[in-house]
Amino acid sequence: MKLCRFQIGPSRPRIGLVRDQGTILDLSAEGIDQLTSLFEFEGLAAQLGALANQSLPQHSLTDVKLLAPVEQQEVWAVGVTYLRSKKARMEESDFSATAYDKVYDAPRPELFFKSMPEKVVGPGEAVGIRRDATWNVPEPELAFLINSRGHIVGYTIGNDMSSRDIEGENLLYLPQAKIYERSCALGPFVTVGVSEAEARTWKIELEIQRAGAAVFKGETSVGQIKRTFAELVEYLFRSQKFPHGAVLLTGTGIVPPDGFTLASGDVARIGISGVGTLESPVVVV
Ligand code: DO4
Ligand code: MG
Repeated sequence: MKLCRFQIGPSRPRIGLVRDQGTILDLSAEGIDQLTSLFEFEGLAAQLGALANQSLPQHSLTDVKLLAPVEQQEVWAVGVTYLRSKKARMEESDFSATAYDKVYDAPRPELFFKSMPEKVVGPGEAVGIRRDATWNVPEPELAFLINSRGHIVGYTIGNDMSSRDIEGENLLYLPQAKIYERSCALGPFVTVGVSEAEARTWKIELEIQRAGAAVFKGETSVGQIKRTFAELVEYLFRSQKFPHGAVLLTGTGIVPPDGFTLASGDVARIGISGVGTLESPVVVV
C-alpha cells in the first residue's frame, strides 16, 4: 500500500492513497491532510485498507503534482552501512580512511543531520551540485519514515547528494559535502505495511542520464545493509526526541566509478522496487 503527498494547482498539500497504476484516493475528504498525524495511527496499514474501500474523490496521477513526503520531520542519514560505500570512501580520502573502516565494524553507526524538511526537494524537482565542488554524485538510498514513537511506518526513496572531493579532502568537511541547497530529494511514494524482511528483498537502481543517454547504471539490494533497521532507529532516537517523527536515509550501496562526476543538465533516476522511481534533474547551486 502506498501513500503520497500531492497538490492540485495552488491548493494546499493533500494526502493520497495510491490505488492502482494511475489513480489516487484523496484522503483529505476524510479530514486526513498530514502524513505526520497519519503516521501516529496504530495499525496504519489496516486503517488505510478500510479507507481504500470507501468512495472517496479520485485523481489521476497525471493531474497532480507529487510533493516530497515530508512535513515537519527532520531528515537524518546513516552512512557506511554498505561495504561498497566503505571501500569508495576509503579510496577517496587520504588521511581519514581508517575512520570509515572503523565505523563500518563499530557498534555505533555513523549518523548525520541531512536536511530541514522545508529544504527537501520533491519528485521531478532539481537536485544541486555545489559550485565549489569538482566531484559530485547522487547517493540512492532507502529512506525510513519514522513516527514520534520510533516506529518505522513507511519507506520512500532518498537521494543523499554528496560532494566527494570535499568529503575526501577532510572528513571534518562532511557537513559541507552533505548539507547545501537542494542536496536532499525524497519521494515519490511512501510504502506502508511492509516488514524489514520484505524491504530487504527490494532492489535499488540508479541511472544517470546525460543528453538523453545513460552514462551510468548501477544496482544493489536493500539486503546489503549491514545493520538491522531497529539498530539504526534506536541510535537515531538515543537521547533525542522527534515530536513530529523523522526521516532516516539508510546509506548508499551504489557508487559511480572514480572518474565520474555529475554535470548540470544530467538526470538522476533512482528506482526502489517496492516504492517507485524518483527522478531529479541536476543544477549547479
Ligand atoms: O561517511 C560519510 C557519509 C556516508 C554516506 O552518506 C553513505 O554511506 O551513504
Ligand atoms: Mg549517503
